[in-house]
Amino acid sequence: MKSILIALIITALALCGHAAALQNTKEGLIPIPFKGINETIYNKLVFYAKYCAAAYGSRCPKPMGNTLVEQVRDDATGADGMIVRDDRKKEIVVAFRGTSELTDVITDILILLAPLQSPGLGDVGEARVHTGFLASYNSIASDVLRIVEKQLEAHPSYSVVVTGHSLGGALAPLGAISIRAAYPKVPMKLFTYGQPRVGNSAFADYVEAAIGAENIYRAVHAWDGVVTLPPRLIGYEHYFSLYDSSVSRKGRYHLQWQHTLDRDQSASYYVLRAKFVRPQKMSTSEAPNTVDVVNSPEELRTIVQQGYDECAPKYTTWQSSRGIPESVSDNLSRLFAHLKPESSVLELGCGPGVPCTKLLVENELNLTVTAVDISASQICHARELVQSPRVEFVHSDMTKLDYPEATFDAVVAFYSFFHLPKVDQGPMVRKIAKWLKPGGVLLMNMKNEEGDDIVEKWMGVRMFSTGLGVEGNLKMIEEYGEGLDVEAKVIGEKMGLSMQVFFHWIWAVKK
Ligand SMILES: *[C@@H]1O[C@H](CO)[C@@H](O)[C@H](O)[C@H]1NC(C)=O
Ligand SMILES: *[C@@H]1O[C@H](CO)[C@@H](O)[C@H](O)[C@H]1NC(C)=O
Ligand SMILES: CC(=O)N[C@H]1CO[C@H](CO)[C@@H](O)[C@@H]1O
Repeated sequence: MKSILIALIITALALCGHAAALQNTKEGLIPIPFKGINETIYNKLVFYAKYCAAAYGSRCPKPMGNTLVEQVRDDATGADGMIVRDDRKKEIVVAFRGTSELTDVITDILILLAPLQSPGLGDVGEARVHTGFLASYNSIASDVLRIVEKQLEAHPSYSVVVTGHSLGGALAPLGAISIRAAYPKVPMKLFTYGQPRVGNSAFADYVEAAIGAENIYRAVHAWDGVVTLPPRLIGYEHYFSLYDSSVSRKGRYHLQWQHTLDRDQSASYYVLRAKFVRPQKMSTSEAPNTVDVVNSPEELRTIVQQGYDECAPKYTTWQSSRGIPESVSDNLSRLFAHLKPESSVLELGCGPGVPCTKLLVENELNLTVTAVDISASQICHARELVQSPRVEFVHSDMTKLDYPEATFDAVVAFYSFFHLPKVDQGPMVRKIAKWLKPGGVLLMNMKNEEGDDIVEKWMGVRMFSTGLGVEGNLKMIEEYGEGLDVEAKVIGEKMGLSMQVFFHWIWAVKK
């Protein structure tokens, strides 16, 4: 029943999209052929949209889990971009940031078309572009070219992807053609989202010829007015995109696009429009939610690190907005009651620093906190969210840490210990027991169930966790936690409206 309803809604949406497509082609209602796109393209569009979202966020060292090479910006023109290296895909990505005042930018006096002149460009014929966009791109053009050049020299086999949303989408083709002029042979793709028109039809010709229609992905939202600006009436023209090739470039096709580019969420807002089909959900046999874990411990650590790097913006938002679970606040209160002022606390797996690191640091006991996380992006968010001279953030795999005996009054690990591969758990507890001062406390929660889990879409990323089971946890702590006096309890915690998850809470005092 539900699926029939969904099908009806999708059909209705499709029809609306089709009608819109008809309306929007001015020269005699040319119908835009209704053609879906496949999952490969869908995934690409979603993937690069995430870069655009990341370009809006705070600049953390690992956008999408990759290496942020450099950020370039010019405050006077508002141009802002980042160059990221993806060593897995072997790509240099140049992502331009948008602006909330886009309509002002498009429509002010700089709307006049200026001759296209930009570093590295030779003869561009009659191409003319928006004066404001050009000035904006040109203010950072030489930096962008310099950085891309350096990356391509070091990584000659890599390709280049230029992307941007909104104003960022207007700068992207300008960036793409100047990089293309400098590197005629480097494979290149251009992905833009909700971009306004950038130049005249000679400019559109130039972009199409330089980048190649098959390498251009211009995604627009059916109701997004920005993409209809500046108007064609005053000489502006969109270049066409891959899906448009069967119709004149004057006819746009539509992709559903969420207007406020909502970080990682954006992907889920793609629904079927005129030429866009949401990929079929894979059957459960093809896409198991959890799979048997056959990975090596090293691979499991990498899954955790990359996952937390990639989901950092989304995870931070979630952690900042969700309330503190009762189990955490109760057990923290107990810890605060136990500790003397100015005690030293080690937090393993601090994530973005909220809520737990912040609670530790802001407690009136004036605790000194060393907060550790395996993900550089999480640490980056934490440094922004928790600023205090009494906290030190450390980017490290917790199992690689080393401290002298009796260093800390407490070691805490909230929702992090279960990300350690099983083989790491015992040795970790042995280290913790050594680092605790006599009378010091280990407070952490573990999984209450036994078994490895790899979830494919936790916070939009692949994530690993594991547990030894309640008995197994206690046995492990007994075996490795020399001198620890253990108290433990399984506590349920509400997730969302109706779901309850259980954790095995450990309170252990060093004798
Ligand atoms: C998806 O569509 C594109 C463009 O039509 C095509 O080049 C590509 O081969 C298709 N991929 C698959 C897996 O069908
Ligand atoms: C914590 O530090 C503040 C400021 O230095 C001080 O006023 C306060 O007394 C300290 N609290 C404790 C419990 O030591
Ligand atoms: C191990 C431990 O002390 N756990 C406590 C954590 O807080 C809950 C209340 O939410 C107590 O019931 C547990 O005893």
